Amino acid sequence: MVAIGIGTVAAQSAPAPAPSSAPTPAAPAPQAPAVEIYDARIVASYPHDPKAFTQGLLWHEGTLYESTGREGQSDVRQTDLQTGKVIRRQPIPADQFGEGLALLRGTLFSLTWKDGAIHRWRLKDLAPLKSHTGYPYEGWGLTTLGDALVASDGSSNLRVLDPKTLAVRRTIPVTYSGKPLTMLNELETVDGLIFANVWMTGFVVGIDPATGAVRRVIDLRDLPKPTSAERDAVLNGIAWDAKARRLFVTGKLWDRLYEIELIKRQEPEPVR
Ligand SMILES: [Ca+2]
Repeated sequence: MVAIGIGTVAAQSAPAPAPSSAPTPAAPAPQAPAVEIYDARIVASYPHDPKAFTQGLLWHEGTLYESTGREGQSDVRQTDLQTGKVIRRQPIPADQFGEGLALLRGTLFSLTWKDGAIHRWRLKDLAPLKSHTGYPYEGWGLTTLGDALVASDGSSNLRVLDPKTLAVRRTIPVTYSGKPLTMLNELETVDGLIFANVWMTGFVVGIDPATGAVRRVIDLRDLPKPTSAERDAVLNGIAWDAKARRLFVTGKLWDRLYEIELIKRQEPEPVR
């Protein structure tokens, strides 16, 4: 069993062998797809703004882009990896709570939590572009999948959004071992899987976008604790440098950002 913090969810395990006296079933029962468990090794550690309430994180051509939350403090920013310094930033309207961030064809998209607004920003200078209003769901995490956006809302559903109209093309019901997995937060598409922070836990899951099944669980509970003692200072923020195949993670109010290497656990034994 691997507990992902929202109740205890059964991890994959080999089916128990049938007793020899049992009749051989005519056909094998359908199996949930195997889940691979990964641990992480820190490859490099970088400074991260400890005031950044990180809601979205991505990598593009040599720098990080990040969106932050909380009313009156929310912004979209470009930051330098080595120093953690903000290169440029644009505030999100002060009455809104910023959420996830994604980049598609030179435009950054950022969600808001309960404000129904999805903002667009020009990549090269973060100039605000046309905002969309009336988005009917909570905004949590955001990433891209092919030519579309994918948004989470804290439930077990991911929504694939048309980037022009922001209409829902389809919904991906996310399951772990056959059961809905809720609290999906920051997102990042990595090698065809949608990685998601599971809110208030030290886990990232890798989701098959075709079926919604969790195929990977990444156990990040051993990352160093942030200096912030706030309850909300949780793991949240995944960025993938596809060219150099570097994976970055950080958290809300974390003073560090880590490049990590994933190491497959040979025996997916119980972790809790
Ligand atoms: Ca991300």
